[in-house]
Amino acid sequence: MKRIFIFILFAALLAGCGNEQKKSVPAENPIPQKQVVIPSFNADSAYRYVAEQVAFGPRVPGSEAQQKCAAYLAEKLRSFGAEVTTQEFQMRAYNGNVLDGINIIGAINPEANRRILLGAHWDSRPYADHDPDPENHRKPIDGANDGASGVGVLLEIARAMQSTTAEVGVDIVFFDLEDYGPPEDAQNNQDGGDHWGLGSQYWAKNPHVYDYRAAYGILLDMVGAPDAVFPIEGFSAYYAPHIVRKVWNKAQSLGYDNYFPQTQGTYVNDDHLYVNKYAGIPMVNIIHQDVTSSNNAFFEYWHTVKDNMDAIDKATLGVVGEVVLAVVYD
Ligand code: AHN
Ligand code: ZN
Repeated sequence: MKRIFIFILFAALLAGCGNEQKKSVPAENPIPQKQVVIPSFNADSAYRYVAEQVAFGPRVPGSEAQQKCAAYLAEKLRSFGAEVTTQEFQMRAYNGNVLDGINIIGAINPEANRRILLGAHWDSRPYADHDPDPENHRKPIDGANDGASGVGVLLEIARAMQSTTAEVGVDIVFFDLEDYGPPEDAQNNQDGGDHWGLGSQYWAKNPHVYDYRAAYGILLDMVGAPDAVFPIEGFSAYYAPHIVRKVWNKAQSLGYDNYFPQTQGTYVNDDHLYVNKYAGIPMVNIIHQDVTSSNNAFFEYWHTVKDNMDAIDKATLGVVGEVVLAVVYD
């Protein structure tokens, strides 16, 4: 009886306090947190965008596939509400040939001041110069992983971002003519010239908008192989250590440290190098490196005719897409 009485008294006291408490700020009120809803990344959809690029055939300069795929990429970005700029340009290749290139830029949330640059190359290599069969050394490759995978992930990011407006603006750049470097068995293939990343060299010196600025950038290259590993690439650590920390720590917090080991990779002459050097935008490269691989420390089928859809794993596309989206919405 006594216990029941105490209970009722206690309950009444609590009820009495109820209104009181709503008026005053309780001492232990948590600091309000911004609630960010990160759009979900659909790996099936990313996979489809990779397959659709590959279906055009090798996207090498001067080909019909190049024209058709450029139109496809611009149309895709537009359909996701991005403001699209196509940048046609010419660059001289290692062999003296003048190549026609097309960079494609999609601006999401174009009026936002703070911007993030996301990039990938969309061309595919004209030479399978690392194929075990020398007969294939002058054949163009599908570039399902080397090229199309990064683009597929970024297209899916553009699609997914329609569901929640980000605080930042995002510019997605698809660079052309990344992979027209000299074949391994060509003469003077080590002449020290800047023969890779021709499209990013052009864009970094001639951005699509005057005085273009971005807080930072993330490049994706070869992000579709099964069990891919993305150790910290050398130029990324040199030019953009704070962005490396942001991205690799986010991956770790999402439980993906097996894909994103915090170990030192090698230096790769890739599109981010020119964005860092010429545009002054700190940009990191998420690139599959495998120091145990016999193939130049890249993925097994790098610059071989086996870099086709069979070499693509949805799970890897999904991990990379999820990490990049989480960084953007953070
Ligand atoms: C070099 O091998 C010097 N650069 C490689 C950049 C690359 C090629 N990324 C994809 N394909
Ligand atoms: Zn390549």
